[in-house]
Amino acid sequence: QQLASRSVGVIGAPFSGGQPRAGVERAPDLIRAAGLLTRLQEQGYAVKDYGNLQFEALLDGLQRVRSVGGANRKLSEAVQEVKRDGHTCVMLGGDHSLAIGSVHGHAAAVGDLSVLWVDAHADINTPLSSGTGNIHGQPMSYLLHELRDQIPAQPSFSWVQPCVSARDVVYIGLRDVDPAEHYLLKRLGVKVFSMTEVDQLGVARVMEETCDYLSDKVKKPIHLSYDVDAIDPSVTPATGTPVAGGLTYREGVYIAEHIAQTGLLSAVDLVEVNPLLCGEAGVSSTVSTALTLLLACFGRLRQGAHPPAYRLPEP
Ligand code: 5AB
Ligand code: MN
Ligand code: MN
Ligand code: MN
Repeated sequence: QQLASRSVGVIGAPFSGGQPRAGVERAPDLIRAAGLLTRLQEQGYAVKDYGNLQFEALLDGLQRVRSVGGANRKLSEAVQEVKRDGHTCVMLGGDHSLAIGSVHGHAAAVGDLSVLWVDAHADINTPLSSGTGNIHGQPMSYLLHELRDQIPAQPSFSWVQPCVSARDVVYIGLRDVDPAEHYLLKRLGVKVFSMTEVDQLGVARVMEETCDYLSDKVKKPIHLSYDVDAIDPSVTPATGTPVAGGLTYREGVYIAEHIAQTGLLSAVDLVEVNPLLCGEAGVSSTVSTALTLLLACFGRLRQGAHPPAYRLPEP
């Protein structure tokens, strides 16, 4: 088992083929430009930027859907390399179909995982239950052992092996769940903290219960898949499928702070930032929120911090 390390490996995955709106492929460079690498270094991490993966040019229709398998295969291999190099992996999406490759690669490198999925959506449609055909609404169905039989054979996905058990998944932030998805979550008994539970319990209790649940017996490495649309669209409007009534900025940051403190965080996805879907102010708010979430994942505390050797200037 490889647990959270003091080094971070960053992969940019400028891929948008899991959904129809162009723009989400620009997010990795925007999040880097906001200062991700230097800020992580200032927090005491060694940072290696693995650069952006190269994907085929933007595609349409069926071609777009067909491109998802190949893109995720590439990503899975990149994540395996980052994990084998001993880093905590940060995958900057791109759309959420990339969780297929990211979780797959993570599990291939470290074995059994817990998955914390923070999202307005459950992303557990099967290719057949999906009403939109968009694969960013389906990644969990490819990843779960229990849904193996629900995935039709597709040549470009033949490399994907389910690698996560429903017991090891927790969702936070759900508020837009399709009927088939709700059926599957209930049938598999998946642990879900929808926005109703966040309202009822408060985010502190939600995180306490999440961590108790995930580290019940063995402490598995945690894969955090953070869809920026989990946060309320008043804060993160630059995203393809915004849903009202989301996590506040503070709740979103608290989740990341709390998961950092487990010491088990082994890989993080930050996905679905799309700068082409709103004005400049909305893009800047979305990107800076994404950055803050990532920094919180790596130990940034709102109370501040100082190095152990800190000395006040002499008067
Ligand atoms: B996202 C919807 N359930 O399947 C579908 O942003 C939305 O990665 C999926 O969470 C949203 O298309 C995907 C209607
Ligand atoms: Mn979503
Ligand atoms: Mn999602
Ligand atoms: Mn979305």
